[in-house]
Amino acid sequence: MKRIFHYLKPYTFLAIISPLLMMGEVIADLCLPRLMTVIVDCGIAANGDVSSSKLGSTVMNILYGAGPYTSMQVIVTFGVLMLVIVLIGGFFGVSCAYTAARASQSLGNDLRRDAYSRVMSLSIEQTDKFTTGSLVTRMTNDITMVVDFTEMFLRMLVRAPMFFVGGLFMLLTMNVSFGIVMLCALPVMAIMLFCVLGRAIPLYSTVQKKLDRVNSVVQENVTGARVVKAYVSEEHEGKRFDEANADLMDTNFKVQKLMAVMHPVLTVVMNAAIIAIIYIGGWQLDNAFGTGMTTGSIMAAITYVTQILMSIMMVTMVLQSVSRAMASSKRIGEVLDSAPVIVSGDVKESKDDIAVSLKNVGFRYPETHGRPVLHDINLDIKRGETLAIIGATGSGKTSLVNLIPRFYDAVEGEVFVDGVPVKEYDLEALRHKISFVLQKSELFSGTVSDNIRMGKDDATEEEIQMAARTAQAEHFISGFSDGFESYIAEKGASLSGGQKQRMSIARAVVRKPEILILDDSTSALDLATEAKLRASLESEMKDTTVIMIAQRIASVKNADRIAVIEDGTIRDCAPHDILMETSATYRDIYNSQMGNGGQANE
Ligand code: DGT
Ligand code: MG
Repeated sequence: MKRIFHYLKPYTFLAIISPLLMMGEVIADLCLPRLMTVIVDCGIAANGDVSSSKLGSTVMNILYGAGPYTSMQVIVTFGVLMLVIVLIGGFFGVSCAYTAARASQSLGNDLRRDAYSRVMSLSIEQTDKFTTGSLVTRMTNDITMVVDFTEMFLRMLVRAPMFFVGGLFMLLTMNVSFGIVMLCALPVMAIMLFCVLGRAIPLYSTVQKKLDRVNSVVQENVTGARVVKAYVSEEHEGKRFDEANADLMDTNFKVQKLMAVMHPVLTVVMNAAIIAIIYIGGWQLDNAFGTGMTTGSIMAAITYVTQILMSIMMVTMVLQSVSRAMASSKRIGEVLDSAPVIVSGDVKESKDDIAVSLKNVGFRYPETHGRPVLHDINLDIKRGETLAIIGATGSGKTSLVNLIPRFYDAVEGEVFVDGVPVKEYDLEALRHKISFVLQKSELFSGTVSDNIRMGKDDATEEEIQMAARTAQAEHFISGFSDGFESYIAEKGASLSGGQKQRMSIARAVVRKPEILILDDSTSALDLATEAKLRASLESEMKDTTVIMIAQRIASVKNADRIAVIEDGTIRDCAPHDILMETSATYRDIYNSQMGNGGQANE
């Protein structure tokens, strides 16, 4: 909660002015019943005789001099006065709503901006831990809760207490017995509020958790819609969604059941108080002269009772909102407080003959146990060299290259880029040196050029075309009706697997990186296209250090060196011909691919 107020700081002026404006509206509302009393008692009941009302005689005296006045004069005068006060109150009310909305929405905007930039700076392991669904809920629904609370808080901060205290004061000054009725009603309500809210508040954080779950399921199924359809698992996934949805409903229902008690009980208490006031007032009118009881004051008392009870309802609303906002702000706080595990260093520039070097590197994924994914990795890659990595699936190839741009940090040993430990690099500078083509191509909705330009913001048309040519993508792009300006659907859904891979490669080469990492990025290409791609990469990117993961011997054969990974470590590392002689693992892979008539593969 402290954090919310911290975020309200830049809008202190609005946050202060808003409750002050609300005071104007409340004062106006509190005045109205008093004026009404004069109209009823003096204008209607006493035919314009204002002597019984101090307020009536003072106002009439100032406006028209000494009486007598006609009943119409009193009614019209006080009627107009009420109208003016209503207008003034309305003006204050609107201004308060405006300033409160402005302050709370600006706060929401700032909070969303900070949460977003924090989410973007989180390391991959942290994002995985929060889960995407939960992060989305936190950024949207939770922030909305906080914004709603702030707005309500600013508006109710003075409204509820002022109505309460002001109404009680007005009642007591009009007639002590009215005030006593109210004081009897209050403890009943206090007990009920305590019981209901005490049980409802803890449920709010559960509600948000269940909402996370629903969001996660929806997100998974919408992104994986194709798989769901392919496996005709709509029913199973539907069931999973129904479960999460029903769970959310149950918890929400529990809260609402508790809340449902509140409104009727408050209404019953309010009506009982009104009946008591009418009864006491009526009795005093008939039997106890000299108490100053009039029809008008009974009417005014009823209005005040309603106002006081309304103020209590407002408080319950605020308390509900507080409890929700507390649960939500805690969740937002968790995001804002999670310091990125991967912290940027400050080295911006470095050059060395050894482009990438891994020394005694060991790695396991955070919070996993058992055998490490990588161990005892020693590898030096020279500037301009092409190093291929081959190995069985799950042997740790992707994990190894992930350490170079610091998607993860090595657990043991050290990774160097251009002679400097990656941990000492400015993250942006480090990642600018490297272009990474992920194993699973990720494209974004936008045009072909937009997607390639992600690699280099200020790339010219020529550079983009050149990159596409290098990546062997120009041919199919020019086949699109709008060429480079053709629109690509979300996640590249409108492209084939091989087209996506070549688009990703074009995006990587456009910036002419110092180090190019291709993680199984040609797996969907036919051998002829792959060969052309390799040749063009070789001629266009002579100075670039290329690290290329592949499954096929044909893809790695021409590399300067080939590292063979097995069980999380590098078994052998040498050119193809030498490996054929020295490495049993490599020969096994070779035979499995080239044997059985697989010669055609080459
Ligand atoms: P591939 O792409 O199928 O040819 O296999 P590799 O060689 O790229 O394998 P890799 O590095 O993705 O996975 C090595 C091991 O690490 C494997 O047992 C799965 C595990 N692993 C991979 N990614 C993650 C992750 O994000 N979190 C955890 N906890 N484990 C992971
Ligand atoms: Mg992999």
